[in-house]
Amino acid sequence: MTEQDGAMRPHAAHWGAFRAGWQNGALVVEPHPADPDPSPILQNFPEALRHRARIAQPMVRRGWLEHGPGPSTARGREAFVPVSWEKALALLAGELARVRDSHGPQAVFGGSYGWASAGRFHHAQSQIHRFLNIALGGYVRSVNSYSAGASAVIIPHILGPFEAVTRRNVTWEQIVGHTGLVLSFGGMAVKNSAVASGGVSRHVERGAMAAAAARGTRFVLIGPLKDDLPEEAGAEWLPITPGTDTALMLGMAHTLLAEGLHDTAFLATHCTGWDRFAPYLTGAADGQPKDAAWASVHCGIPAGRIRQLARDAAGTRTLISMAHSLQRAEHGEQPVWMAAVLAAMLGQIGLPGGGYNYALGAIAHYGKRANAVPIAGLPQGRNGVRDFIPVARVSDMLLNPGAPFDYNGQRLAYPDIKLVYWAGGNPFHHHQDINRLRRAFARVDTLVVHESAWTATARHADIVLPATLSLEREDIAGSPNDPLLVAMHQLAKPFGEARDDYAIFAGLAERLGCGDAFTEGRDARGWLRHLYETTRAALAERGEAAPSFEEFWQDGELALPQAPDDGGILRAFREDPAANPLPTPSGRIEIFSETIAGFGYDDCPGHPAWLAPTDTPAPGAPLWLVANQPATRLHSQLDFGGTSAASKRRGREVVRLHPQDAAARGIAEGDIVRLHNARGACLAAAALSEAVMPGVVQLATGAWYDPEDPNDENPLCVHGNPNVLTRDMGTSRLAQGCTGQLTALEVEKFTGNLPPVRAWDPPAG
Ligand code: PGD
Repeated sequence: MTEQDGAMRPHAAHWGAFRAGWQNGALVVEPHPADPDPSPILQNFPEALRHRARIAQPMVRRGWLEHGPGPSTARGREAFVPVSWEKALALLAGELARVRDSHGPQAVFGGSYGWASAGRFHHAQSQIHRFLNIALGGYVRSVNSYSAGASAVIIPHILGPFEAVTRRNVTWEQIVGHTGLVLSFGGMAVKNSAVASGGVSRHVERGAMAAAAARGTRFVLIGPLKDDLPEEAGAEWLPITPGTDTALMLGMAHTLLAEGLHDTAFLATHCTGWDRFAPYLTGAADGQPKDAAWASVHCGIPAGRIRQLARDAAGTRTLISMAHSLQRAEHGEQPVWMAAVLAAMLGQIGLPGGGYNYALGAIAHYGKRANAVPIAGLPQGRNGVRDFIPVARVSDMLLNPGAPFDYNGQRLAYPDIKLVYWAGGNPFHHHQDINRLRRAFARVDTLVVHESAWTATARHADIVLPATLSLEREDIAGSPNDPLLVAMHQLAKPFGEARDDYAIFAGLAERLGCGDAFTEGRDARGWLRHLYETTRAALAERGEAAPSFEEFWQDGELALPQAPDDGGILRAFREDPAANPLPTPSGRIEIFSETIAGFGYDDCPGHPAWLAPTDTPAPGAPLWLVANQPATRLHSQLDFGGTSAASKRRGREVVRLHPQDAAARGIAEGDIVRLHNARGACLAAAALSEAVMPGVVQLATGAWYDPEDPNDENPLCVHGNPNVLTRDMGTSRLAQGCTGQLTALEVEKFTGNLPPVRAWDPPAG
């Protein structure tokens, strides 16, 4: 590796494969030539590489260094002391041994949620989990994700494996060839499918929507934001009150039933529980028919349009797609389930280009063919601790040790955590109600963070260990739904004293007496060679070209064979439900679930239902906030990079609102505004847009939390992080997923002295 020679070398990120090299002292990044629609997020790299936000050396919070571990409200408020690697690793190994020996590994939270970076070996979550399993005997883990907290739990009850419904179902190829109507709930914004965990070499979504529209596919976007489908789809926009899609779907279902447009044969042969659901739909069960007029009151779409949409869906090959965002909300299980029921009534599940593809367009993995050969990941060993939490219950766990909670039919208790260890995630980005999260993190003895940059999570840690960016190490990028394996060459020297997570954990493991067990005697290159062998051997077994590791590394990439576009288990089930039952309790699509009904949850009954949300606009907080995914970065990653920084105005994140709502508040384009509700407040720069429906404001996630006065209990975030406003509450007792997508708030023009944004400055020494 050299930073002089100008050669372009292969590399990859979650947001695309690329080549990069040094020209005139600057890193130049060029998208992979085969990528038809590269993401602008790639251009965050050059500026980020040597930015002042990078962490240069190990740091320890002064109070922790002087007084030792213990609960402290000084986290995020106190200065750091730089220490040598030798000292940092010795302190940390001692603290890990103390917690393990006096409290057991069940006092260590290693859930460490986060996307980290692309790369099969240096993947931070795999590294931390392997280390904690080997060095401590395990850790308290987290289950599910912030992306799909509700859907990952409900889909296996009603349809089968989550991956079968999302990844191996309807492809973009099928849509281009077969689909007449796409009912896109929440849209399929290409900013979302710009990314895929592990990497993506070809962004096909925009082109596929353009090709489908050119053939005659009609796209209908149902959502509060007009630009959640690309212009190329030529979509009709049906603005809907946030959080009310289940009501709309019920209204459509009622129309299908009332007009005899439902597929009674499919319901009889492929589904169970129609007889339990129909009385709810007709109102026989509760006196309230869920007809289009009823639905209209809740969702704001005229009854006539609801009825027509149902008729249109019954009259052509219809695909229902649904964004993750709908289930990242209170009762998020319901739209996921009701969409499956609506698709079952249309009788098209399993047909090419028809039926239901939950999360199509949510990331670039979906709607693609699967690879025909496997790609190995780092083995993680065995976790000897049984305790776990649904991932978004982290503050609840830390604030309420021993308290009971429900999850998917189980009654569990929160463990008593003494040490939290994070690598590859940013809870001060991803978690809701950040002020509550600060109080939660104040409760533990020790918070350890590996980070490449001074995120708010790093600032709230006791021990901060500087990690390399992927650009500063070698790895292999690949994912099960992308046809390219990329040799990620090292492009730059590590920043300051930054080390790879692997090197950090290897050093700790050695001090804890398990160095060989952790490394298995391999250096990083040795591991890459080892992991690559799985793919090479599978290729050889298929009789395909199977280059050696050296050839692969030299070529920089390897094209992988792909599985047929066969519709997966849903197609097989459709064609022969007796021979190929779904892996649900009944072997069929569960319109009514005896299992879920048996849990007795009033917030998730035995069939999909309209359960009115409680966090809705009200006096004092009359507007909806949609806190969605950003277009200029992945989550909070490289917020300080070129593309992300350029999207800010006056240093703040941009909030969009309808001109009508702006006028009512005296807000003009570019004004700095204060968004606030009972939980917190942040500043942002106003942009007036008719692409946002009236009554809604939209602020993307990812601006780093920047408290004006960290000593305040509920400080103002001066940068624009919406998670100071969102509510920290589970979707339901079934899934306990995150509900960060929606909340209610007020917006006002900010007239005070504008506080500086310091989110990207290193903390004061
Ligand atoms: P990232 O910003 O990707 O967010 O939450 P997540 O925590 O994944 O954080 C990854 C962190 O890992 C970054 O700080 C990066 O610097 C660090 N990192 C990257 N590579 C490495 C590495 O190799 N080693 C180490 N040690 N660190 C590394 C995302 C989460 O946010 C998700 S997935 C979703 S879908 C949610 N979306 C929403 C939402 O829609 N609305 C709200 N309000 N909130 C959300 N939060 C969730």
